[in-house]
Amino acid sequence: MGYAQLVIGPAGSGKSTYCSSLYQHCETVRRSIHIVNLDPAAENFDYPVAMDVRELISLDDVMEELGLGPNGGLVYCMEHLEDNLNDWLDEELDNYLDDEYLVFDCPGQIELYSHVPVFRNFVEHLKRRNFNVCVVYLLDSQFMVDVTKFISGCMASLSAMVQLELPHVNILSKMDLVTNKKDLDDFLDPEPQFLLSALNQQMAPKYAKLNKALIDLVSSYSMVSFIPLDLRKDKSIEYVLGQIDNCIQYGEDADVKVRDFDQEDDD
Ligand SMILES: Nc1nc2c(ncn2[C@@H]2O[C@H](COP(=O)(O)OP(=O)(O)OP(=O)(O)O)[C@@H](O)[C@H]2O)c(=O)[nH]1
Ligand SMILES: [Mg+2]
Repeated sequence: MGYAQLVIGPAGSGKSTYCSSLYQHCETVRRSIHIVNLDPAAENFDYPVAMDVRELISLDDVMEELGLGPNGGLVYCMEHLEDNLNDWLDEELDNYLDDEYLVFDCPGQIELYSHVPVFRNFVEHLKRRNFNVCVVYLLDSQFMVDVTKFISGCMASLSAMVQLELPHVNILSKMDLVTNKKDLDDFLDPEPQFLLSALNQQMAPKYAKLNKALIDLVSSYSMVSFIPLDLRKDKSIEYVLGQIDNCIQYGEDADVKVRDFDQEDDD
């Protein structure tokens, strides 16, 4: 049994930084994880890249060779990945054991999760390969001080959740930038009634019915719950990782993998 986190979220929400901090944390606690880059447009990394999808296709190459712009180029990359990503993973996994813990650093275009089947197919493939997979959805804490941005962030997360049909952990990233933590309390695990009245206050009366429908939808999936993450604090990373591990049942098997650092030092 393998374990996998699919780290997704809007552009710039902190996915790659999260992956890097998670890697460092796991190094410190001597836990084995591998970070996989799934972003054909990625430029540089703060973590050792165990597998890099740019070896299969990179946005730079596509733009140069086909004369496409960045958006058209990315669509081309995704179409290419649709046909080739699963085979690529199979080849890469040959170098790993069956019980590895993989963290996939994904691209930031959220429409990739809701409009294009590539990630859905990829997830199915991971499951067939006996991986327990969960989505880690990152939302920038700066979205949370405004109820309309919060709802739009929730809807994007919800759409990925419905599309991917995986256990789902919502994370509020960049907590170090939040100066007044009290402002956030209302949003971390919000009451539907609070959200509705906040929305109604901000928007013209003609939207009242729409607001009610949106809040009903979000609360019926009971997914409007976010875990704050402050990367400066080890305890915060540890807590988030614990929640995710729970979701994918990591640690429930007796033979949890621990990296043999002493062995590596000797090599
Ligand atoms: N203050 C602060 N900045 C952060 C944090 N996480 C990420 N950033 C900054 O936010 C910007 C985007 O971070 P990335 O980790 O590249 O975000 P991403 O989601 O991987 O971005 P894309 O791959 O382009 O979608 C960078 O300038 C980071 O330095 C954080 O926890 N705190
Ligand atoms: Mg990134």
